[in-house]
Amino acid sequence: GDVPIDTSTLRGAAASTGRWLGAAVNTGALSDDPDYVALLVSEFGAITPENATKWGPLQPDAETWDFTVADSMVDLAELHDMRVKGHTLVWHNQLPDFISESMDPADLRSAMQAHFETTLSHFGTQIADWDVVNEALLSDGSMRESVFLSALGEDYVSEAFTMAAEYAPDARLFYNDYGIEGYNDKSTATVALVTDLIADGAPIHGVGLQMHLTHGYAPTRDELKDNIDRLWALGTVAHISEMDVQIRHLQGPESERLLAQAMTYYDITAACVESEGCEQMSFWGFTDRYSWIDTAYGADDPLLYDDDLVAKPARTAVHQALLGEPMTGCEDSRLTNGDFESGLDDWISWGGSLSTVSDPVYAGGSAVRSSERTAEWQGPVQSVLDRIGDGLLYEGTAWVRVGNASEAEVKMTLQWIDDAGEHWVPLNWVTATDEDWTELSGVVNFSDTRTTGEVVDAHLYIEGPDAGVDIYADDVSLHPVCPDTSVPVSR
Ligand code: 9MR
Repeated sequence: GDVPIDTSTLRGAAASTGRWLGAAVNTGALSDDPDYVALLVSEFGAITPENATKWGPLQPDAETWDFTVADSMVDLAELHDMRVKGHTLVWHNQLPDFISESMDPADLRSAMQAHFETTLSHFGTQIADWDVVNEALLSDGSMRESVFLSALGEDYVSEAFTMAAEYAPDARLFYNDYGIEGYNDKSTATVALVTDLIADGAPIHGVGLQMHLTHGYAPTRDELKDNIDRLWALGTVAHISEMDVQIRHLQGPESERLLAQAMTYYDITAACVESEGCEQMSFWGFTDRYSWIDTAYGADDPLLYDDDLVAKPARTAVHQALLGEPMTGCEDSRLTNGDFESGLDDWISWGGSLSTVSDPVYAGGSAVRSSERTAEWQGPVQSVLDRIGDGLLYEGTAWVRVGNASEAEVKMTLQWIDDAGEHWVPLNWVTATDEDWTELSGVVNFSDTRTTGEVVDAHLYIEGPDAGVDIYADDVSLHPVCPDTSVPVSR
C-alpha cells in the first residue's frame, strides 16, 4: 500500500534508500522471548533463519521432514511484511547424518534433488531469496573439501544453482561466504567463480558477504565499495549477509569500546548505501542476548542492541549512515577542564610549576601556564587512562604560546605504558611565539594494533621547549575521529 515510510526505524531508514535491512532469527528466542520478537518486527524488514532452513534441521533423516520452526518464521515475516532469505541449501555444515562423506555421486545427487524439491516447493514464493551454496571456498581461493566436492567435482556449485532454479523459478539465488569482504585471494576467487557460473548459464543473482568482523580488522569503506562494484559489474548484487563486530579484545571504558564498534558499523553501512550494487544488509542476530560469537569465541557484545534489548551506539550509527547523517559520539573532549575555567582540576605536571593565569588567555577567563621548567618534557599533563580506548583514532587540539623566549617548538604527545614498555607518540609539533596564540593539532592512532598487552598508564602531554621557557595553553581537547558522513545512493 501507500503507507509512508517511518524512517525512525532501521527498516524504514533502509527502505528510504531502496534497500532491505534484516537480521538472522534465533529459533529459541522466536518462541520464548516476546520482547525479542516485538523488536525484530518493528526494526527489521527482512529475516534469515539462523539455523531453521539448513538441510539438517529441515530433514533430520531420509524419511523425516520438519518445517515447523521454519514455517513459524516465514509466517511471522508474512504478517509483518518482511522479506525472507533461505539459508542455506548446500553447505558442508549442519548436514543430515545420512549425508555421509563417502556417498557416491548418484546417491548424493538424488538426495540433493529430494532436498531441493521438497524444500523449495514447500516455501514457494514465501522465500524470495536463497543462499544456494555457502562457504565453498578456502582463504587461498581453492575449493573447500566436502562431500559435494569429492562426489560431484567442482561443478557441484553450478549444478546446485541450476537445480535450485528448477524448483524455485521465481527465487533469487545467492552464493554466500565469509572473508570475501575486502580484496584478497578468496574474494578474487569468488569473482572468478561467479564469472564462471554466469558463463555456464547458471542462474546466480547475487553474492552474500557475511561480514563477521572484529573491530580493527575490517575492510576499509573504499575497499568494500570497490569489491561490491566488481560484483555489480558482473551483473550480480551484493548483500551484507551476516554482519557482527567483535570487541572483546578492546581495552578502555565501555563507552569508548562501543563507540569503536559503532564506527565499524557506520563505515560498513555507509559502504553499502554508497554502492548501487548493495541491495540488502543483514546482521547475524540483533541483540547481544543471543549471538553465536559468545559460544564460538567467548563473551562479547557484537550486535546492535544490548542484553536488555536497549539500542547501542552501533544501532544509532547504522541508522545515521542509512540516512546520510553524520555519526555522533565523537564531539566531546575526553579531557576534563581543557579550558582551565575551573582551575587546574585534573591537570598535573611532572616538574616545574603549573598554575592558571588570567592573562594571556585564548578564550574565557583563564589559561594554564607551565613555568620554572627544568626539562623539555615538562608541561601540562592529564591522565587519559580511563578516558580513551584502543581501536580509535583521536584528534588533539590546543592553543599554545610561550614566555621567556620569542619562539619555541611545542608538541602534543600521547604517552602510554603497556607490556612492551613506555611509548611516546607525538600528535604534532608547532612553532609557538610569545606574541600570539598558535593552534597545535594532530591525530594519534591509539589502537590495539599498536598496544601490546595491558595498558596501565596513559597521559596527554603538552611539552617540548627547552628548560626555562614557559608554556601557555588554552582550549585543549582530545576527541575521537568519527567516519566521514555517508552519501547514500538510492536504488
Ligand atoms: O549462528 C549459527 C549457529 O547457531 C550454528 O551453531 C552454526 C553451525 O555451524 O552456524 C551459525 O551460523 C553460521 C552461518 O550459517 C554461516 N556463516 C557462519 C555463521 C556463524 O558460524
